[in-house]
Amino acid sequence: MTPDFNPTEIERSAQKAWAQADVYRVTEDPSRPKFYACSMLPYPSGKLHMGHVRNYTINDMLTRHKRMKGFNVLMPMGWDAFGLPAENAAIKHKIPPAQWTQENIAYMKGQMQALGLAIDWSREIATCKPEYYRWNQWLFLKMLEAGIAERRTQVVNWDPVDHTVLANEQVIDGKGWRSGAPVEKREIPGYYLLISRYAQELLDHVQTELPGWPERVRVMQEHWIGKSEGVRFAFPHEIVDAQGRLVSEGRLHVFTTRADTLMGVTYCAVAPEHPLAQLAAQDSQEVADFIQECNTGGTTEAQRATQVKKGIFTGRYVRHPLTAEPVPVWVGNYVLFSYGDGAVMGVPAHDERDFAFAKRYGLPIKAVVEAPGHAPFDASVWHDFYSEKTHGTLIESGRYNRLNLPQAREAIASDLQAVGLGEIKTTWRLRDWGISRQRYWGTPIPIIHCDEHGAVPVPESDLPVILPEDVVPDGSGNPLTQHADFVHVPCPLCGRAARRETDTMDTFVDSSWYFMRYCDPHNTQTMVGQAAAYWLPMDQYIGGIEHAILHLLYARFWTKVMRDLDLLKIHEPFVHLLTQGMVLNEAFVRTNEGAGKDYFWAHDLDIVRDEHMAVLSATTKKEGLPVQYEGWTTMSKSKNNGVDPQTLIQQLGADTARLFVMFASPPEQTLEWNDAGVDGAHRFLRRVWAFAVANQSEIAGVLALGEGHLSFKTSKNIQRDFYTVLRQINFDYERMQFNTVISGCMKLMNLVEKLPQDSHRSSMACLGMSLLLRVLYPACPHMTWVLWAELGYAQRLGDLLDAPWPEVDESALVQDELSYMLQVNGKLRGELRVSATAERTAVEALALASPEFAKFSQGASVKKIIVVPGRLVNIVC
Ligand code: ANZ
Repeated sequence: MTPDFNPTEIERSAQKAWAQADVYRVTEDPSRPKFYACSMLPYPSGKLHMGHVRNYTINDMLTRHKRMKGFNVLMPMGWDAFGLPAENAAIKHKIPPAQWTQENIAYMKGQMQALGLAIDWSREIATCKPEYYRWNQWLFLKMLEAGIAERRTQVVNWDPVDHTVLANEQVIDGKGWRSGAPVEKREIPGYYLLISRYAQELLDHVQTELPGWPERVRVMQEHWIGKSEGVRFAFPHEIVDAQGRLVSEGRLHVFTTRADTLMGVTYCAVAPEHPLAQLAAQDSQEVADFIQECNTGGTTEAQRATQVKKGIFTGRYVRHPLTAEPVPVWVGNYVLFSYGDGAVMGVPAHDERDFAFAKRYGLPIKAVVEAPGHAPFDASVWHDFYSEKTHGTLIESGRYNRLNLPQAREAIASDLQAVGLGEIKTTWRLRDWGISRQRYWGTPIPIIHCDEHGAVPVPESDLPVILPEDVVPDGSGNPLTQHADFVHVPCPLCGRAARRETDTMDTFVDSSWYFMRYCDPHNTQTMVGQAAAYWLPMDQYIGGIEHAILHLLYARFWTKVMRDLDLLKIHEPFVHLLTQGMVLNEAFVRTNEGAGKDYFWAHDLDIVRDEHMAVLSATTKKEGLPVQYEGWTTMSKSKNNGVDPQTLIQQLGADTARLFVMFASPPEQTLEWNDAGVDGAHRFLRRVWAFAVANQSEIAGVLALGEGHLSFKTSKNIQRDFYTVLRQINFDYERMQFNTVISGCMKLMNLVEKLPQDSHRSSMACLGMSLLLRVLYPACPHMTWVLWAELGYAQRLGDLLDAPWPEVDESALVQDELSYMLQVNGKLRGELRVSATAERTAVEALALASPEFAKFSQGASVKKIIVVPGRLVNIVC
């Protein structure tokens, strides 16, 4: 043991020893309880940032603790290696995405190893490897067979200059990110996974199977699935030509959750893609121009929801289904084509969006609900109580007047039903999952197109369909379409010339099941082998809040599909979920101080869609949590992550970096970077080292005596202090409150440093260090592991990795003596030490015999004695 604390040397030697002995390799062992903890797999973007360090250290602390508690732990790691950034880098640097990806993986793996993470690297996965993605292809074919996947047409963003399909995030202000050309919408065929079939089960299980998830994430999942119970009904209409002659009769269907407000309808609005809008565009250039404007703007739900509400009158009317009054039809940019029927009934008095729309275009506003306890309706300004859904009575609604809202909904729904125009209906927000991407760096979709046989699945024996890796995309479309060897293949059915599908799968497919593959990563026979039954479901999943919706929902769906295909026996993949808070650097914290905002950490920006953020903002708003999301990507890239983990590790060591990120705040909360805190963490480790050096021979001496497993019969008070702190530490380990675990370690250190210089000092130092090294080890494994061995504990209790976790010695917590405040006539006069088992009469006797009583009572006779057990004696005289 060197007198000086030298983290670089310590860490290097510890890591070398661990690697040589392969200490983190794990195998299934049915005789032991298992614990599977996993961090969301990183995108190999180049290098780790502090968010990664935090995420993996949480995981590492958890698994090291569980291992000492006797669990068989699995902590794997892998790479979400397909995706757009690799293609962008390829375009920029003119290197194949495969090469860029491999280089990044190698570098980041080195960084993880330098952090000393207890990862079983024998299970490493990269999703861009054929041995992994073949199973994406295999399961996709099984889903096709089972009718859970199907081919449909889909609307995509088309860049007319680059001749390529763009992802939503590549469309900036309605223009292609590279060409700057206005983006067009195109309909092309693609493959869909029918997640909507699982909507009810996904929703039910949020409530019944996920008590170990944060409430906020459960709410987001529910909101995204979006079950909405309402009424679907129709406004009948006749279409007349310029001469007023009837052209056709039709029905404009809408979905509403507020049938009770039907008498307050003053207009209808349809989405720009709606057939009625298209029809109007044929006669009116203005309408056509408006639709064109909507098409070039953002088309995601998030963009639609936040933009200014605009519209145009179609010149046509429909009839009110119950009064037959004419109702004008508008095209509205806030109406979503993909939700409900792509059309709404406009009730400006009771819906905030409709209110804004009606105000903008001077449409009538008719109040039909009187909210109890509120001022009368005032159409000049919107008040939230106008949209009150449960309490209120109908007014201005003819025969429905004075009904309460649920009664009115029921009465109006049944009247609509009676006239054959409506029905009660459940609508879901959840859309089927379109997985076709017209780009290169992803899993090839295993389909061959034959002129005669259509879209033919690749036979299982021909899997995997290997993605050629010798390709450098140039940004103009999918290079696979130009790759003759890849494209030209015979039809599996007739052998005639056919074309291979060149679309690849959405990378969310890769991340939907990688954690299952870790259980049995090298199995060439099946997608998930027997080992999955041992490890799954995962006990603890750790990742960023930005994945609270899509990734987690897709993984849940994928699990249910695999269950239905008899590949798994579980319903849900993740028992506990921890969403770690983001890391902010000092400058960022300063600029935003006092803003009271809640920022989200974005760690894999490429797979973040603005849809995530729309829901995040909607849900958090609902829960009253403020959230900033505009411009958040730039923010997280440029302003956060200021501190480079690599530099920190080189300068102060991995143990310091780990200790700081664990100590600075609870795992789920924002961590504010603070250089003084980093230095403090480092100083603490130096103190531990210095104490060990100074007390090495004393501790070795105690251990040499061989007193049975460090159980000491001396210094009860000190032991009580040790175990009181240990009890708090153990409690906090169980609830993953790692910041207070670390403060507990600091308290232990203070106790050992302040041990009295008496004959028990050595044994108490020995006990104290044995506790401290074990509880600090999960956070700072290198230094503690070296000290554990050097001080001689390893010989007595085994290697620190598998040493028994220190449990609280309850008998040491029992107090022999209690301290009472002694009062005379209500004034504090002294202290009484009383045996903890003493009865009330004995306490009274001791008080009466005390010198303080003699002094302050001045001989007066005692009127009564008040005893508060364990606390106070008051003698009144
Ligand atoms: C009239 C109304 C009056 C509405 C009122 C609300 C309040 P959830 O609960 O999210 O399902 N809506 C229906 N289809 C739409 C579409 N394609 N695009 C945009 N909005 C659409 O929302 C259901 C409500 O969203 C429906 O109820 C409809 O507006 C609107 F005081 O109908 B409501």
